[in-house]
Amino acid sequence: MQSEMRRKLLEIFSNSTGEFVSGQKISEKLGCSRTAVWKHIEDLRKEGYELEAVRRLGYRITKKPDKITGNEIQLGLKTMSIGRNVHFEESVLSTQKIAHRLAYDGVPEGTIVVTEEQTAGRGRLDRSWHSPKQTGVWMSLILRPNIPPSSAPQLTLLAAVGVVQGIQEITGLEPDIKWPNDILISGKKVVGILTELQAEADRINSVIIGIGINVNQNYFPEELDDIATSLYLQKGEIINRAELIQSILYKIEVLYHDYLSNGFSMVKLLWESYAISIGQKIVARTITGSISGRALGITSEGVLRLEDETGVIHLIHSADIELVKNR
Ligand code: BTX
Repeated sequence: MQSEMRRKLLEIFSNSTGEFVSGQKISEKLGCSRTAVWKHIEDLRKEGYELEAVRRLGYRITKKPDKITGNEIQLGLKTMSIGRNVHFEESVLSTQKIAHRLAYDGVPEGTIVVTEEQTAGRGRLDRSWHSPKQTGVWMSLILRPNIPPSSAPQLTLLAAVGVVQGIQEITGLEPDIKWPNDILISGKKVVGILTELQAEADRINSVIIGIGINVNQNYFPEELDDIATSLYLQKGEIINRAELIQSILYKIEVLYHDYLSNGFSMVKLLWESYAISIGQKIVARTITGSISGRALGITSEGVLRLEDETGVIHLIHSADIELVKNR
C-alpha cells in the first residue's frame, strides 16, 4: 500500500478512538472506491493489524502490530515538538551515531532516531549496549537547549524521570533510578541513558540523549543475566513499544518545557523521589579511583554529593555507583 494512503487510513482509525468506521466514510475520506478500501484493509491485516469487520457498522482496529516505525509512533502522539520528526531505520550500528550526524546537519529540535536493532549499541565509556531485534526501544533524542555545557547532566536526569514516568503509565511498574543514568526494577537494569554533546566552550549546539529500554526480551545473554531485566520479564505481558515511546516522549516534553521556563528544581525533586541511592551507603567508582560513603543528594547542577567516612563531601561528576547493603 502507498505509504501516504496507509498513513491516512491509520489516521482515520486513530481519530475514531476504537469505534467502527463505515466503509463508505473511509472511501470518502481516502477518495477511493469501496473495493479499494477493502484492499487497503487487507493490506493492513498483512502488516499485522487485527481488524474487526461488521456489516453495516464498518471496520475497527482491535490490535496493532508491535512496530515502531514513524507512523506507529506519531499516530496518537500528544507532544508538540518532541518526536514530531522521526528518523527510522530497521537496523543500525548505533542511533547515537545517526543522531550526531542529523544534529550536525541541523534537523529540528525534538527529532528522534529509532531503530529495531543496534549492532554496535553504545553505553558510557565505550561500553557496549546489547540491543537485540524488535524487543527494545533503542532511540536517540536531539535537543537544542540554550544552557551552558556544564548544565547538560541535568538533561540526563530529566530524561530518566520522563522514562520512569512513561514506564509507570504504560506498565504500572515502579522503577528506581540509580545515579546518574540507570533505571532499575527489582535491582536489575531495565534502562540505560547516554547523554552526549555537540558543544563549543560556552555554548551547546545540541544534546543527544540515547535511551535504551529492555522491553520484550524474554532472556538475556549469560553475561547480562544477573544484572539485566526487561519490562516483559517484570510484568509478564508483552508491552506495546510504540505506546511506551509515545508516553515517554510526552513526559519528557512536559518536563523539558518546565525546565526551560523554571529551571531544574522540579526535575530535581522528582528525580530524588525515584532515586534509590540517596541517603544510602555507596561506593562510587570513578576513572581516578573509588570513594565510599553516604550519598547525600544531587546539587542543582545534577552532580552527586557523597560524604566519606571522615565527613569530607565529594562532588561526583561521573562514576559507576554500587549500593552497599547494610549488614
Ligand atoms: P552504561 O555504560 O551505564 O551501561 C553499559 C553496561 O550495561 C554494559 O557494560 C553491560 O554491563 C550492561 N548492559 C549492556 N547492555 C545491556 C542491556 N541491554 N540491559 C542491561 N544492561 C546492559 C548505559 O551505559 C547507556 C546505554 C544507552 C543505550 C542507548 S540505546 C540508544 C542509544 N544508541 C546507543 O548506541 N546507545 C544509546
